[in-house]
Amino acid sequence: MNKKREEYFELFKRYEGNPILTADNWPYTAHTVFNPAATLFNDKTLLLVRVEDKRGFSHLTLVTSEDGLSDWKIEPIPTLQPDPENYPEEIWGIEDPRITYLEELDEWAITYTAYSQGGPLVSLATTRDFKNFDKLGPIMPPEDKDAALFPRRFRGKWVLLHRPMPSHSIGAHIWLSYSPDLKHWGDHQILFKARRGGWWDANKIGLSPPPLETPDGWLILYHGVRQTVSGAIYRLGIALLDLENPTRVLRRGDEWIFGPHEDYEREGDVDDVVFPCGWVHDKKTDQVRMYYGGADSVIAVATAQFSDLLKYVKNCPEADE
Ligand code: BMA
Repeated sequence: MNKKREEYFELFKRYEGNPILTADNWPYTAHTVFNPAATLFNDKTLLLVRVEDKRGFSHLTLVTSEDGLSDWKIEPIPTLQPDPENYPEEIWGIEDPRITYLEELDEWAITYTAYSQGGPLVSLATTRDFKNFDKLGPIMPPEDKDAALFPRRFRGKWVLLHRPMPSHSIGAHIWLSYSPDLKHWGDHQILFKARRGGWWDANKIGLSPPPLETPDGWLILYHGVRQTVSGAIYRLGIALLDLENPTRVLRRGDEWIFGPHEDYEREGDVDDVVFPCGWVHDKKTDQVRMYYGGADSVIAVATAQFSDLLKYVKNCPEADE
């Protein structure tokens, strides 16, 4: 472990057994495993892992663990595969899933990136058992990714956070859209923007895991991408949205709270990337476990106390409108 580590402010503490999953653990040939979605299912922690094969295409495979840290059981075959015959937008694979439990429908919604010939777009699938999946197809056109649903409707509408990429370089921001039926989306609006200039989250940001409900609002963890002469650095920041009106940003941290530091985050297929697509709030321990890809190559976990996260975000500056 790097000595400088102590100097770091650490809201999330890395698990000492990191990385928890690598391609070497896989029961079939895989190039890399990273950017997993996470949820609690049947009292277990379930991850839907992005597995990249040696063509460069990704699919999703389920792994489970009793304690969410160790003894992971990996499904022997892929769980959710690209199906370009029926879903042509999945031609170059499916990536970076986020899972949200939809209370009203008693089912899990999986938003993921489909890598289409027109660029990455947002697709949606639902499941009740993580064995059978209904693909609903694309819900946002390219380029768009980093999407997750809120677990319930607001004033009768479902709400999606996502990150379209405009072709003009005015920045890639987090957007919010509404739907009456999960299929047709509208009332698109910017939720909050990438900053400009020297900020760690200048020019390009995106939602990381789905919003996490707290008594004081929706906790948002997002990634900011800093461009440097030696490449991009993916780090994480935090924000809080109003509980009843998620278009209202109450707080937004100035500083990043987690970034590449350990070797498995600094070196891999893409250096200097931490990329969580899932976190779970374990109510028994009141801990939040964040599951993330390290350097687009392996999977790691870091934990924070839920109460510390909330205290931290409530002390962040009020967000500019
Ligand atoms: C983003 C996504 C992630 C990836 C990250 C760093 O745009 O494509 O899947 O982890 O870049 O390469």
